[in-house]
Amino acid sequence: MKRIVTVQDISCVGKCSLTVALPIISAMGIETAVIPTAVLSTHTAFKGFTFRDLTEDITPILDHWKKEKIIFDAIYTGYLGSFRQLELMKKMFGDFKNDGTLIFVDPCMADNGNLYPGFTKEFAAAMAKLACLADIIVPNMTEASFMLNIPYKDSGYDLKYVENILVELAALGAKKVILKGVSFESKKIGVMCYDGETKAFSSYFHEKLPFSFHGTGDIFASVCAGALLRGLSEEKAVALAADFVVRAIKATVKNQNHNWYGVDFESEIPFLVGSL
Ligand code: PXL
Repeated sequence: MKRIVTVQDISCVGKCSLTVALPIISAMGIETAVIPTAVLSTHTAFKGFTFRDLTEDITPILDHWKKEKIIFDAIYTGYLGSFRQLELMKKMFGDFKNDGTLIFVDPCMADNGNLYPGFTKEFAAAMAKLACLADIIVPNMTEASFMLNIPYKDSGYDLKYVENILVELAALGAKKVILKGVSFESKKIGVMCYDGETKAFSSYFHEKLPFSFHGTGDIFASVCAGALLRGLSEEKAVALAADFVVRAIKATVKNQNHNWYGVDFESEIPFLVGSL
């Protein structure tokens, strides 16, 4: 059985970060270790959330794992709460990367043109430096714009514009770039990918739903990382991740009393498992 470690916060209520990564990747048949970077009462779209930083626990956890000679097939980082955590992740990559360890960085920090509460442009620049070390990065269009320090365009861009973003992101150092939330027409949205080594582009587009929910980026990243570890090609992993998110959104809005803070991905887990 493959073993992944995912490093991101635990928002106790909110269906994002660890509360989606753990169930999804485990359901995909992969042992899922975690490092919680912070404990929040909810994700940061709620008012009045609590936030306990766990930066000081990271080094002792890693030291213990080194002593126990615990190794990982993949390291997947998501929401990181401070500059120091970014530095600690660089060290972790150096200490825990073996031949074949996949370094998967979701530069989770922004959406819809805005940084999440508490993040700054300087943090985005520092996140771009962490992303340099990755085999795969999975930014959305907003995160890509912040990482490249270019204005965010909501729409009205063309293929050349997105290809240029992909090439520029790969030039930062990551081997492969998976860019989410690309949309050239009102009814379709999807993912464009670029392999910096082969210089090949690929894409997967699907229907655009008139809803937007928190946590879908984390769900996409979790399915994608899990599928890659299960041996799916990058194209198939991206398509499965995108399809799963679409199905989860549809399952959510079917229920008129659905919550506003996250999607009902749980009901789509049988589809996910059946797709492997
Ligand atoms: O889903 C991304 C995410 C992760 N973690 C926390 C967040 C968010 C988005 O708002 O607030 C704490």
